[in-house]
Amino acid sequence: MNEKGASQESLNNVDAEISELIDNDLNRQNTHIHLIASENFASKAVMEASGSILTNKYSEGFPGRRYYEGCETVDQIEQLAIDRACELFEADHANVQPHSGSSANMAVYLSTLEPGDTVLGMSLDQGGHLTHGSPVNFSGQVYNFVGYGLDEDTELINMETVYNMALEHKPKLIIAGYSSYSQSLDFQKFREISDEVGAHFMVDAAHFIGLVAGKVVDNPTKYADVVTATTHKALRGPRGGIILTREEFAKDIDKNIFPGAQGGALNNQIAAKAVCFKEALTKEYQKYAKQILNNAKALSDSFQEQGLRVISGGTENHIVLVDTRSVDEELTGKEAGILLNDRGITLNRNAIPFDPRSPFITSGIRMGTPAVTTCGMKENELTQVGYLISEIMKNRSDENKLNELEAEVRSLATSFQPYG
Ligand code: DSN
Repeated sequence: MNEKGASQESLNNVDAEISELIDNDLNRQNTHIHLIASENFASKAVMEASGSILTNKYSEGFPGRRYYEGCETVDQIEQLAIDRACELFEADHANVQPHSGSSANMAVYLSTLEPGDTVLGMSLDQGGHLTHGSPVNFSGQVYNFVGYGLDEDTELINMETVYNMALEHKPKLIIAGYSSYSQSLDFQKFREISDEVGAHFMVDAAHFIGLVAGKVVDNPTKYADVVTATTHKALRGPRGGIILTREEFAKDIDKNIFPGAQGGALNNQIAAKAVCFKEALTKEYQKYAKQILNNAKALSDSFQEQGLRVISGGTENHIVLVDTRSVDEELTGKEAGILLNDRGITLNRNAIPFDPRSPFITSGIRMGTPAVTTCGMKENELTQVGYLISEIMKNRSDENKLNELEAEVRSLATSFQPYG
């Protein structure tokens, strides 16, 4: 360490332990098949911006209205990010400062609600998100959330039920959005219901904003007052959040991000968001988004061919949910997730609708195709992945068979490496 200033030595020389652990994770990323629906692999350009000297700058406030001097450059960077986001999502206004999807959601609640107000959102145990009113999250502790779920027979959101619940509970805010639901959302109907009961309408698009950017799903900014999202899922940017609003809500949302929910902006992350928006504005990105959907369909079809039960009967987005009890009654999501990760396929256990098991054990596994699509996999590979997952779960007591299947998994993973 140089007493005159921060060391310019490489990480490997300064901290060999952390350097080695990062290498270990690079190895993990390059040798597994990655199916966690909320993960992806950022480009070198995105990571360069994220790891840049912009981490050094404080800039509370917004472009042109800062509480610190020396913000000339970060003002230009943030304005570029805002302009690109507005172009990409056809939005009136973008706030690119949220550190996460959770703080983006918090800013919307601060803007539209008083403590104790009623909100109608999707229940976590049916596919919603922690910040949509879970009792262990600030949202459920501060506000009165009521949750809609899926119809037990179709495993689809029933808009008639949403309508009736809105009439009964008279929410101030209605939320459409999910973290584990594989079907399209009827934004138009949500808008109509919100208007009828006098509620604001928010879409939490964290999971599918990348598909919106790629123009392969309907754009919620046409219907919602406010759209929140994250930039690190299918959108393939840095970790962080974003809020898109109509002009009339812009000032209020900005105020509730800073100083309402956060302090200083993360300028390195904002620069990386700008890069990812630029990447997403290309024709290549639109092809990528289309391929995500084709791959999810191929994966879902493959499971059904293997006799497994796909929740909601299939997929219309990037997510595929499988009922592990369709392998056999004993198999839990937890056991399946650990087993598959050991054999080179990374995904997560997930509660399925009306799951009799606890959220820590579950009867389901959730998969998504953004990451494998970034690695170049197409329909044929996803058909093979569906087969491999099914066979590993079915043959979990047969060590020899598992070893054979794992060899196939590793060979596929190393042929489609993110950072090979
Ligand atoms: N927890 C994230 C997911 O995996 O879907 C969403 O925030």
